[in-house]
Order: sequence, then C-alpha cells, then structure tokens
Amino acid sequence: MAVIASAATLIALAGCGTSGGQGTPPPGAASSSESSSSATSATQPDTITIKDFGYQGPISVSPGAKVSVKDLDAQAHTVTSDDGKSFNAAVDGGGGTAEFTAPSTPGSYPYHCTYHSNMHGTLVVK
Ligand SMILES: [Cu+2]
Repeated sequence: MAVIASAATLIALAGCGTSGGQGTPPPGAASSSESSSSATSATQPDTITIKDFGYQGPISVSPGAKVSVKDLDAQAHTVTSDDGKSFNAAVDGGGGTAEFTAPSTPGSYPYHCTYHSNMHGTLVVK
C-alpha cells in the first residue's frame, strides 16, 4: 500500500510540473513589465553596466527613475549609495540583473560596491 501511495504522489507531482510549462501564459503576464513604467518616459530604462570590476558611467537619470543594473563579470557586485540609504542593489555575476529606484531629489549620488572597495561610480539625478 505504501509503495502504491508514493508512486501516485510522484505521478501527481510530475503532472503538475509539466503542465506549468506547457499551458498558455496568464493574461497580462507578458505586458506587465511595460505597463509598470507607463507613468514615466517611454525610453529604455537606464542601465548601469558592470564590467571588469568597474561601473560603466556615470549615467544621468530622472528623479525616481527605475535604474537597471547588469553585471557582466563572473563575480557578484552591488550598487550601494555611499550615504547608505539612497539606494542599494545587489546583482549576481554572469549576466545577472537588478533594479533600484533613483532618489527623488536631484543631485550627484556616489556609490560603491560593498564587495570590492575599489569600485566606485556616480549616479546623477536631474
Ligand atoms: Cu564588486
């Protein structure tokens, strides 16, 4: 009896797992990333690219803009504001991405990587 019960459980789990990848996506799932940024400009999101232990930039963004981080190194990095409170994003290595919201007050915001003290950049909000 116990063997039959566990076999039935395995079948049920397998069926559940395969059905998730084969079905049609739920309505709205494909367009969720676009609709969330409808209030701001229609341009591409601002992106800080990390490569060879350095930030590509500086970049200028609008107050409160969504800023994407892309890590092309094999190592994980962070984009952490030097003041420790304006923004903080951790991104995995190997092409990982992260996102944070830029400060709402215009200004220059220096940031660093918490893992590598020699990595510094500046985010300009204007
Ligand atoms: Cu780093």
